[in-house]
Amino acid sequence: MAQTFVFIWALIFFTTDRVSSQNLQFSFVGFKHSAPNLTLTGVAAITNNGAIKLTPDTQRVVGHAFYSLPARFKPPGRKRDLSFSTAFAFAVVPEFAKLGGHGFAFAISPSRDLSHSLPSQYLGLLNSSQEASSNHIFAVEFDTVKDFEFRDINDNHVGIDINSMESNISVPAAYFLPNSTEEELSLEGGGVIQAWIDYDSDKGRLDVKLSPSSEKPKLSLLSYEVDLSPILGEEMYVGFSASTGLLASSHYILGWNFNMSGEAMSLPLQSLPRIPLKKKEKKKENVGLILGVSISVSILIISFIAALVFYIVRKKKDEDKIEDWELDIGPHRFSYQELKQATSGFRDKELLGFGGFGKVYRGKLPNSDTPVAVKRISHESKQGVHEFMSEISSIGHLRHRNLVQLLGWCRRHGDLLLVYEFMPNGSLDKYLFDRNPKLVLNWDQRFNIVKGVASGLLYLHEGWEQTVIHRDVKAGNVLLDAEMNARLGDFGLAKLYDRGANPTTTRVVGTLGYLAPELTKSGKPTTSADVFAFGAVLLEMVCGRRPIEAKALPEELVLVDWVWEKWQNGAILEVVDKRMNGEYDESEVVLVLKLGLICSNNSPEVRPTMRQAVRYLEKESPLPDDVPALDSLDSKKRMLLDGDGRSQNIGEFEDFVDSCQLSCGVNEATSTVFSSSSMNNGR
Ligand SMILES: *[C@@H]1O[C@H](CO)[C@@H](O)[C@H](O)[C@H]1NC(C)=O
Ligand SMILES: *[C@@H]1O[C@H](CO)[C@@H](O)[C@H](O)[C@H]1NC(C)=O
Ligand SMILES: *[C@@H]1O[C@H](CO)[C@@H](O)[C@H](O)[C@H]1NC(C)=O
Ligand SMILES: *[C@@H]1O[C@H](CO)[C@@H](O)[C@H](O)[C@H]1NC(C)=O
Ligand SMILES: *[C@@H]1O[C@H](CO)[C@@H](O)[C@H](O)[C@H]1NC(C)=O
Ligand SMILES: CC(=O)N[C@H]1CO[C@H](CO)[C@@H](O)[C@@H]1O
Repeated sequence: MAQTFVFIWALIFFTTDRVSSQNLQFSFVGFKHSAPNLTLTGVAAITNNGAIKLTPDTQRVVGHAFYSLPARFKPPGRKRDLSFSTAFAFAVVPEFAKLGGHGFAFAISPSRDLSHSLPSQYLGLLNSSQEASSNHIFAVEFDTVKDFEFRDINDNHVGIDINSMESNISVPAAYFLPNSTEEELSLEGGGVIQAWIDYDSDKGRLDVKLSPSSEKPKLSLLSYEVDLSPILGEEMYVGFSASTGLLASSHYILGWNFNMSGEAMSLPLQSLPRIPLKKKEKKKENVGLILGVSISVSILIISFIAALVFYIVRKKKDEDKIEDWELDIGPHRFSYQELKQATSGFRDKELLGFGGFGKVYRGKLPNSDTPVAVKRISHESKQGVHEFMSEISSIGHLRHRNLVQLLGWCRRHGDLLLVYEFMPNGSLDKYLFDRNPKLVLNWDQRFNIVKGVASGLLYLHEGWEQTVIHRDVKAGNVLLDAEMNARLGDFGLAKLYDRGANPTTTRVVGTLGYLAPELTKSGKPTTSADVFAFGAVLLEMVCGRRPIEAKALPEELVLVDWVWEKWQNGAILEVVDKRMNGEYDESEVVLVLKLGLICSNNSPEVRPTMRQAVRYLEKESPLPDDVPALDSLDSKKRMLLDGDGRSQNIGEFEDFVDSCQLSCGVNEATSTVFSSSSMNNGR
């Protein structure tokens, strides 16, 4: 392959005796041997063929690459800051087609040290406490996830960020053909894209252009009147930052020109390093190459033998391992081939959703038209899978009209495949939290769902010979069948996470906002902790919002605190979801809210059992008049916002926000079973 590294040059004027460059300019056509002139931090690295890989497609990492010398934007003797012009080529290769994250940014920063920054929506540039402070960061973001907190317009946009991750201006990614026709451009499509950013300090104007070619378009995608002089300090570093969250992409920079003396040259895309192919694709290419180049009899024979060996090895690989103890397990055992066929080979197209527990695919069982949902769980610990398998027999025996029925399972190496009934109306969270849901649930539907969740949970707790603790009760795990009845999903799966790779750490499984406070201390799951999470679901059913709403007013941030305050002030009906237009049964609404508050009490002794909760909801016995003081005021806020556990919990909060985005990102999915984010209690 052609060596694409050309050369780097920088004209450095030493205006004083300091090593900093006025009128900095440099050119990288590929980054081979450029290590001394670049400062890479986080997971960023230079690939063998000379591309900067800011991040691989692993979850929740950040990577930065800055030019090692600072640029002087305010040279002595000049009143104005200097203009700059840059062109760079990038490629974003998501882990799953169309499901990548979070994006990258061209950044100008007072420091090369961004070690305090966060991944996910912060793109490795800022942390949550720096937001809204004057931190002198300027960035042009190339963002591939729609984030609510920062009011992103979509999951494929270019934005200008000044001192904050909330863009001052943003537009969907696109480019202009020479005849001024605008064409859409997918940032995470995997193709090489060139970007040009030009700032003219005399005109106070910043222009951003994009194109999948070497040619600089005449028209700007973004043109923004702005005076950057308050932001650009005397010495600033220029470079790139990228991050991943629950969704992940590999972010590559393939070439970069920067110029403070004039317009940056465009990059010849054909001379840039090629993006390293994913492993799978590489293999294909090699096979194609061998066949294409040397078609001779001997090669044919060899390939025939190779194909035979490959076939046998593959056949063996696809075979599922059966152990004696697995044979007496209750639910139907599918073969791996059957499930592979049912999901069209686990194609991304069939992906309904995914999270910490694994991916969920839509499928159709062979010889039947029954649609199913196939959950594929990979687990790092063999022991964990082994222990969990014994659970399956019990889960398989659970049958209740308010549970999603497990139809069968399959095991292959570390992968566990669970086959569930398909729920045509998807998960409850979409109806409650989406801005434009398919349908606004009316009160009768809501009350019916509440009662369904309650009786499903009661069955888990008491209806079978052994108590089953759900451990991840939340709106996202309540699915709706064709008649809009509630069906609890994902029960029993938390067991799988009891034992992580490292047996000395205890893991708390669950989702922020639904986690009982005693759980974060003891880590021991109880039915009472399920009741706590059920309380959160009750409140969100009435209020139509999440337990923790990042965008809400500070006093409304934590749902349960807000409801409690309104209850005490005798204004409880103010919390009712406005979208119901006041059409509801007042006594039932108050019943559900009161029960929600009692279930949300910090002391497990105060919470009712599920049996009592069902009696209250069926109006078989009246709720006590008084609601015991929550004693939880601010506890969740504190957990989120201060204390020593700060960064960890902020990270957790962000995952929570992440998972919110996810449910919208794949909202064509009719049945999503999102899993919890698991939290390590750090001791
Ligand atoms: C780094 O930049 C300097 C000029 O500042 C140049 O002389 C040198 O060759 C560059 N280093 C590499 C490894 O390209
Ligand atoms: C945020 O970043 C600033 C400066 O980089 C640092 O001082 C602060 O400790 C960071 N905050 C958190 C919560 O990490
Ligand atoms: C836009 O940029 C200015 C600085 O020029 C900043 O003060 C302001 O907060 C930004 N607005 C938004 C909505 O981010
Ligand atoms: C511009 O060019 C493209 C292809 O080069 C063509 O498809 C499109 O119709 C043209 N648009 C106009 C307005 O001429
Ligand atoms: C910077 O601009 C000057 C003036 O237009 C030009 O001569 C030079 O080649 C440019 N350098 C780079 C690296 O683009
Ligand atoms: C609100 C909604 O989407 N309801 C659907 C639930 O599922 C049944 C069966 O697929 C549909 O007929 C409903 O329209």
